[in-house]
Amino acid sequence: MKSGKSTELPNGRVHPRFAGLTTFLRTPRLQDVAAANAPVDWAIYGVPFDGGTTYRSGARFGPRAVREASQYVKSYHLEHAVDWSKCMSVADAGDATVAPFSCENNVNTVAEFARGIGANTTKLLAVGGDHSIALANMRVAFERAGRPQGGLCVLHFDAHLDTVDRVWGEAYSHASPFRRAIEEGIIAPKKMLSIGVRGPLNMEEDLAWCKAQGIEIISAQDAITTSSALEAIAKFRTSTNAQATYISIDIDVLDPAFAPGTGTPVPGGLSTARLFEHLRAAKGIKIVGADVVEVLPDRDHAGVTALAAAHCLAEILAASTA
Ligand SMILES: [Mn+2]
Repeated sequence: MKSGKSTELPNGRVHPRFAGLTTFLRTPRLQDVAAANAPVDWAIYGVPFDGGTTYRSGARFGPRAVREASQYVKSYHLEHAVDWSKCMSVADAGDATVAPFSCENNVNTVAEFARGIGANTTKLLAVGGDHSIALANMRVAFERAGRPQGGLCVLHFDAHLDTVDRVWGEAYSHASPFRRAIEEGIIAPKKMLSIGVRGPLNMEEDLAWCKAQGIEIISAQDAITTSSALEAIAKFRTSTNAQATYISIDIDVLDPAFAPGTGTPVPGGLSTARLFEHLRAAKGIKIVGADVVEVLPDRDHAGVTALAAAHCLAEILAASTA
């Protein structure tokens, strides 16, 4: 993306990173963006909602924790040799309006909020909140991408498949966002790559359903011990061939040693370094929207989970530069 715009970041050598108002990555509030940098290329917004959790709740406090942790995330990306703040306009759009008592209502409420952010060319980076909020962001990313035939391609990092039909009779929860998105036709399961999935699972059928849909799954074990995930991402980049792609990062893709602050932790996950390696391999993919979800600050230690999530935001922005 080369928009000719830039992001008005305070200089960390002039304005200390421990001072000032706390926004995602120290980006300006959307309403404060200078005319020359509007409409913004990316808007980051929080979704303080955890009514879709099936185990430990508390991810509603995720956006605040990620904002705080993101103060020390710098903008020059070493591996990509790019400063994302110098080649695109990014802003913090605040927190979405939420409907805390109803997961289904919340998806609609958040999507409506997201539709009002920036312009149609503004890409949306949602910070959860539990994974149910991804459905809202994917809906609007799909609309802004021009409703591509067959749906968005998806690069998904998660310990879980998140394609369960119903939990406790409910069709909307953090276990189901991709199931609903496939039904709505906004994502293309045959162009979906899920990395970091690990067991034990509830039942074999959960995995079988995904495979029948054509979702490619790279298990955490394979992603850690082999180069299969990197190869799959390279193949994904070629096969999607500049088609609109959505990136969804459930922070529980990381091992609980790296991300204890999450609601449904599963041992045997990726290290933070390994995840970043995968995200860097995504450069060149046409990223049209993304989310980073499932940070649960009350279970975090020393803020490591929120910090990892904050860095994921910067990785996504840097990967989306030209
Ligand atoms: Mn998930």
